[in-house]
This record gives sequence, C-alpha cells and structure tokens, in this order.
Amino acid sequence: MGVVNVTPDSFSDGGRYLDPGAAVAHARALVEEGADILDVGAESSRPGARGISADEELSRLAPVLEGLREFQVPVSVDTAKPEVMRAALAAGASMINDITALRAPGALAAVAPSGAAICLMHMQGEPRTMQREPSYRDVVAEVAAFLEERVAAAEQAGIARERIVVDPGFGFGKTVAHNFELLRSLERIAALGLPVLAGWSRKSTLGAITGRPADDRLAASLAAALLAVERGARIVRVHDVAATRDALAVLAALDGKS
Ligand code: HH2
Repeated sequence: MGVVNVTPDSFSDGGRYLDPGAAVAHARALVEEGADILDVGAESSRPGARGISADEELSRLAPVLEGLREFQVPVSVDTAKPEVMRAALAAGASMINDITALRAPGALAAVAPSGAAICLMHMQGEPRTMQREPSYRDVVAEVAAFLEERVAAAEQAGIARERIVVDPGFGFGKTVAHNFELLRSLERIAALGLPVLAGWSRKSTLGAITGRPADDRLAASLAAALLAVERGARIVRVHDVAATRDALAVLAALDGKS
C-alpha cells in the first residue's frame, strides 16, 4: 500500500503533494513502482496534529480522487469522518482506512452499504495527545481485544468479515517498547483470522532506535516491513514502494514463492 499524503503537515512528506496534480503524479509513480493499493489521506494524524473540518478534508481529497478514477489499482481513503467516507466512496474509493476503527457516530453506517473494504486500526487516545503517556497492562492483549470488539461492531452493522482488515496501529498511542512488543507478537493479531495491515514506514520509533530523521529512515523502514510480513502482515503501508517490493522479494524467495 503506497501512501499519498495530500496534507501540508504530514510528518515525513508534509506539503509535497498538497497540489492535486502533484498528488496524482506521485500516485502514478507509486503504481509504477509496484503499489497494489494507494492510500490517500488529507488529514495528518502525526502526534500533536490538530484536526481539520470535513469540508477542508474533502476539498483536498476531491480533485485527487477525481484524478485517480482512471487508475487500475484500488484506492483507499484514510479518514475518520463519516461525511468524508461517504463522499470518498461515491467518488470511487474501494477502501476506507480509519485510524479510529469506525468509532465516530455514523461511521459504521457510512461504510456498511458500500461493499468497500475497511481497515480498522487501534489507537490509544487521539493524535493531539496520544504520545503523552501511552500505558497498557498488556499491550498485545488489549490491542487484540479492541480489534475483536471493533470487528464485531462492524459485522453487526452489516459489514461482512471478508471486507475487513485489522491494524495494531504502530505509533498511535504507543511507546517504542509497545511498538516492538506488538511487532514481536504480530502473529497474535493475525490469529484474529483477518488480513493484518502494518504501518512502520519512517515512523518516529525507527528514529528513536537509529537516531535518524524521518527522511533518512528507509533502511529501518524496510527492516520493519520485512519483520512485519514475516510475522503475518498481509499489507504494508509504505512511502517507499519500489524499495519495499525489493525487500519483500527476498523474503518471498526465501519462502520459495518466486
Ligand atoms: N499511519 C499513518 C497514517 N495512517 N493508517 C493505518 N491503517 N496504519 C498506520 O500505521 C497509519 C495510517 C501515519 O503516517 P503518515 O500518513 O505518513 O503521516 P501523517 O499521519 O502525518 O499524514
């Protein structure tokens, strides 16, 4: 899954693709690099980020979704707002990626009738404050239980299991230690029986262990993507598609899949 951030303030590429033409060109480059899914987001969720209105989010998204209509790969829209979900689905999105796991009032109902796929992600707290003091008794058990509860809520709202992807939400209300505990035990999340999405690309935990800034975390991001796939992730959300494909090709060859 290649990331297209149509934002002025994303932590690693904020402002680079705010112009719709630049965003669509970047999306095309990611597809040429081998992305199987594009994830378009118009609101940054980096730690400390302040939210924007649905109108502002939609005004950034609409021209980009229009430009992606002709694309052959499925388009996912990274949003937590029901109004934006409905508009994105009407504009041809085939997946909603919600870092709040459809907890906003009306979100389940916005996605249910569409037939689209949905990614349910775990986050402790909210982006503005989530990294202040993340705390868990047992991070893996708590994240798994949360995802199980959200999957049940989605199914109850009429979203078939086949449409659902789950994500432990690396970096969302988690310390470095929490992130590695979750990575170490990712198989327990995969044991929910649904495809697991993992997002490690350029994240601050990788900066914490390498001492490198966001634009210099490619090697660490590749290592994390590889370890996540080895532990059961089926989708990796990345900024650097070509390099990630190469890294994953090595793992596939090891597994006799190439
Ligand atoms: N991470 C980010 C955004 N959306 N969605 C899922 N499902 N999983 C993730 O790990 C995830 C996500 C944060 O990365 P990015 O989009 O690069 O930054 P920002 O939120 O600042 O736009």
